[in-house]
Amino acid sequence: MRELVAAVIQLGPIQKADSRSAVVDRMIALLDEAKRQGATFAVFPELTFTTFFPRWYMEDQAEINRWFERAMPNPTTAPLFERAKEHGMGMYIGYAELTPDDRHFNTSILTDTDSTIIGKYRKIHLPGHEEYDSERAFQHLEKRYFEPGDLGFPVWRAHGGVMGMAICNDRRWPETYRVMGLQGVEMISLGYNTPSVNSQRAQEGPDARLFHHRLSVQAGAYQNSCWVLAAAKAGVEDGYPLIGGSVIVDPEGYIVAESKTEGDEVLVHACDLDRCAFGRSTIFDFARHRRIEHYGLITEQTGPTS
Ligand code: ING
Repeated sequence: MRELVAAVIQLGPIQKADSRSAVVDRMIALLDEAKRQGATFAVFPELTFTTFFPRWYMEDQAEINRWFERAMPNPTTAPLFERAKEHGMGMYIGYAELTPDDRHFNTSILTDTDSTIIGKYRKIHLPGHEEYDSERAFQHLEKRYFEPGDLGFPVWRAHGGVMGMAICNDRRWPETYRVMGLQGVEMISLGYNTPSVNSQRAQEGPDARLFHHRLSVQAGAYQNSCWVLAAAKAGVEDGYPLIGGSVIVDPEGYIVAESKTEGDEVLVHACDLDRCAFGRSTIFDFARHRRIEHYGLITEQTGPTS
């Protein structure tokens, strides 16, 4: 048995006016709780240091850049990395990355138990739109503020297993999980900020949003026989509600832990990474069952032919 005691750390709302240092203090308190419960790995949400700023239309690049981190760690976030190192805990952290050559990504990093950075992922599936859309109840401007990720879907040998990362909307696309599944991933960590209502379909509320969220991560875990750890930024940010539903999903697709609130909350579960083996040696033995000669359209075509 290769047991990894993992924590999914849900953050409640972060208001536009909240300081990053106040958020880091909350994150450290939650990391302490995860440590108390025996965790050696903790997953934080997407864009975990700030409010979900893509809901706000901005034109001035200097104003936009204020939501980004030019370095990670940096003086504001360093206390979190130091506490994790004291605890001997690895982390998944989502944040807005501004590179030295002025590129903007919705990014996550994976750290080791000494807080060194093992890997980086940049969000590939960017939902929403690029220009102000007056038809929408609220904006979702990820295509305006971020470039699509340019690092692919890598995996890393770390924490005693094969670790992968994704971010929010990525979890809705089966390709995300399968590309990592084909690399033998055993645990996929992802953070998300998901509005509780559909900005284009008012009748689609939190129940539907939670159903599609669970459906996506459970399917991804089951169909690739891996653990999926999903951490929400939840609750009402400046009047805009985000779903909770942080979960730990096992390699058979069962939810083994789920958040009960839309506030700061810690889920901890002892994940046996060896539980990935049965599915991938039987029903999802890719080498034995997949027929790639019939799958060409998946990478040859972006959209459907009419
Ligand atoms: N948020 C949402 C998500 O994919 C969304 C956007 C919600 C798209 C529901 C489609 C349906 O969970 C982010 N940040 O990707």
